Amino acid sequence: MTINPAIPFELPALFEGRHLINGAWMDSASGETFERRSPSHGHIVSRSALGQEAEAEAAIAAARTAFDSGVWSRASGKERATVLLKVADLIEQNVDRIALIETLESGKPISQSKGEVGGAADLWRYAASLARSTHGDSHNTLGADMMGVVLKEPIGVVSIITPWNFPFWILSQKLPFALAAGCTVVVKPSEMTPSTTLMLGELLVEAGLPAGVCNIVLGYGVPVGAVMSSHKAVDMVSFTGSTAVGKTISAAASGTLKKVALELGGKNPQVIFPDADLDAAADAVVFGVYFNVGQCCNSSSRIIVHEDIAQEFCDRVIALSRKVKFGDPLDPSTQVGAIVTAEHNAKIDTYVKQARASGATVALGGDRLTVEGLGDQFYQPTVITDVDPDMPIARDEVFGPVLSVMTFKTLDEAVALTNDSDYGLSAGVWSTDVHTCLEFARRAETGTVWTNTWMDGFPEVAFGGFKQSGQGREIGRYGFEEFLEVKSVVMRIGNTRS
Ligand code: TXE
Repeated sequence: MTINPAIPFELPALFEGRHLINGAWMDSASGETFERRSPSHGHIVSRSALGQEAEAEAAIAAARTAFDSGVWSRASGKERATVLLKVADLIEQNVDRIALIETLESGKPISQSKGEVGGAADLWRYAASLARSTHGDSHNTLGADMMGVVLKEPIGVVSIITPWNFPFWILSQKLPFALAAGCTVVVKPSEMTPSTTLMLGELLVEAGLPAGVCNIVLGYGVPVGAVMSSHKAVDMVSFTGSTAVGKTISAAASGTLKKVALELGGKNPQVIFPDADLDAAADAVVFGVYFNVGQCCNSSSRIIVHEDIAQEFCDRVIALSRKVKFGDPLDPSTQVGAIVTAEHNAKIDTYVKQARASGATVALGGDRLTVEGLGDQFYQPTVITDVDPDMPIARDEVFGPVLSVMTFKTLDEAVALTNDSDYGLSAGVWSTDVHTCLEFARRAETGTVWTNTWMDGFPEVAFGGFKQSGQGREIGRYGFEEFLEVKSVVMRIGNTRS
């Protein structure tokens, strides 16, 4: 493991965040604010207006009025696509500025922030293409004098509630698709990473999105997110975050039976068969567990490796883990940055200590880390072997740079271990035998299966989870369709009198 020295950098000015409601940037009625301190550099990055019920309700009212006016919901696909494409261009022109704030608020390496922000532009472009190809179907075999047309219409006002781990990317998995469908929205970013959502809001205004179509309210889950989940004027909630909060939102939304789309946690395994390309698999495992310091719903936090190659494979993973560049998130060569909060770092450490006390072996790392000049919100790359499938470290979403290793003898056993989870977000299989890969893929109870790769994603390919990893899908045509209602128009043709 290499620790980079803190690199000198010039602090950007304090980011002062305001709500965006009906096209105007505004403070809270109470005048209250909250601050976000950089987890790696210790200074205050942003000061944001602290929203309450009143701000959430004002934003919902603005979105409702905008939707009902038809300014966006009845705009042509071409008009919507033009705005979305302009946003994509603006994102690309502002990558460096946005990525710097993303890194300072989240603690993630600057190279990953740039990848996240720059890559999101493609989601906006893809969504623009969907805006121009929204269609249902038609039925002309209902009888000589009958015809049916099934239309797709925007669902209405959508609440979008996002977490802190990929603030810009996760918003871009939802917002352009909702806008492409013709919906109007209220967005609440995580209280830990509010600012890049506001920067995107500035770009939406610059791109010409009409006032009230996208509103942004800052503040905590309660009360702001809670109002957004239960309000009668909201037609759908799209949420990414913890499974616990997902269940709360689902319950809050049930009062008005609004649609709920949830992208929640995961406990994702990569399964390694003896005939796999072990170098490639070890690379993917190391990337999969340390990317975003493991604070990723798709983190490959479980490795299920065939017992014949378990020792050899672990040795490779540990050797690669030692080479991971760890340290100052602002250093362009850093691969692993800071943990989002001190409380979350303590939670990761508790899982590791508990596993050790229950008989698991900490083969690498296993402790918090203080990096000189950057503080103590870091965690060592950690590999834990001799993990029993019933241990909390094998079942819970740890959300840190911690790998649990288990072994199997047969494909049946590998499938059983994969599916022995409340979660079902993603899984990976490594084998040079296509039959092994396909059989595993068909039997895994997960929304995504990667074969001989990990975490490759494309705007065209749907993403989401089975079981308690969520409901509904994001991105791709399936994700787009979540924001559309289906209306059947049944017509009698010709003489309506018998
Ligand atoms: O998420 P929360 P947290 C998992 C991960 C992590 C754990 C906790 O395991 O350790 O969740 O993270 C808003 N009504 N994931 O506490 O609380 C909140 O303000 C409406 C997985 O940060 O779920 C924020 O905007 N909204 C994950 C958002 O919900 C509420 C990403 C997420 O916060 C609310 C992040 C309420 N009652 C964490 N309470 C993934 N799937 O990638 C909170 N919020």
